[in-house]
Amino acid sequence: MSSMSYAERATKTSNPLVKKLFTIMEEKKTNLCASVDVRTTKEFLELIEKLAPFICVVKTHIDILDDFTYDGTILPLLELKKKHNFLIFEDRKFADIGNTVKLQYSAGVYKISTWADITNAHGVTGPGIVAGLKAAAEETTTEPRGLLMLAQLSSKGSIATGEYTKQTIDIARTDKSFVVGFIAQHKVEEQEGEDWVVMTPGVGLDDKGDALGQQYRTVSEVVGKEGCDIIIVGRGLFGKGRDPLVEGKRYQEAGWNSYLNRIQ
Ligand code: 5BU
Repeated sequence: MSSMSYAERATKTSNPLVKKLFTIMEEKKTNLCASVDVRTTKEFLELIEKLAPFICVVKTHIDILDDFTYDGTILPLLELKKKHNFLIFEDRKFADIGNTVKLQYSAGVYKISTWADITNAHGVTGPGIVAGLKAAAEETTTEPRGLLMLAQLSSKGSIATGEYTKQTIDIARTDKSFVVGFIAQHKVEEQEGEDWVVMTPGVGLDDKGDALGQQYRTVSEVVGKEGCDIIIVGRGLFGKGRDPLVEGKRYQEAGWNSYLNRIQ
């Protein structure tokens, strides 16, 4: 589906969350997901407010925040979501048996299933993880929820390759209504009737990587050459000395232009 427009894919999908996502992307002309990895709620909300016009998705690591409270962090986040029209993706990377992830997703202090439209999971524990997460979503919200399976990672030496990646894709196929796509480094081969959303981290226009194994590719490589749908950018938008208003616009334009070139 990588040569089809987001608008066309929005009309073709029967999944309400995917429809919402592609519609936002088309309306705001963006395939940029901002990864807001900061440590205080104040920085978190200010950064999202600045980046909001340029993005379709906010990606969180909610457990990084030193001062998290549900009322102080999540309620204003949901206000921003309403005002600026984006989806929320908690990059939780679940990796346990179904019964445990069901609790981790819906309970504790974070109650992720009540506010995150999208979350993700590793395939390492088998398909029970999909069933557990889906059960939690169904029991805690009437809003559409979607799962991305972690097919590949961006970091150096990742062992999520080859047969592991293949089997993770098979796990996704066990529930095509709840699993909406993948975190991967390139487009996933699709079977008849499938249209997976592929979100890709490890994107940077100025750096090649960091000191801890992160590896960056350019926007045109990821969207144009590899056929990914959404670029995930963190420090490229707000890292030292960077202005999120300038970089937000820059990555939005780069992502959108690469997409337009791809679907021509
Ligand atoms: P960065 O600042 O653009 O390097 O941040 C990338 C984000 O994406 C960060 O939150 C990571 O946890 C996340 N990430 C990643 O970098 N690579 C991966 O393979 C996966 C997630 Br999965």
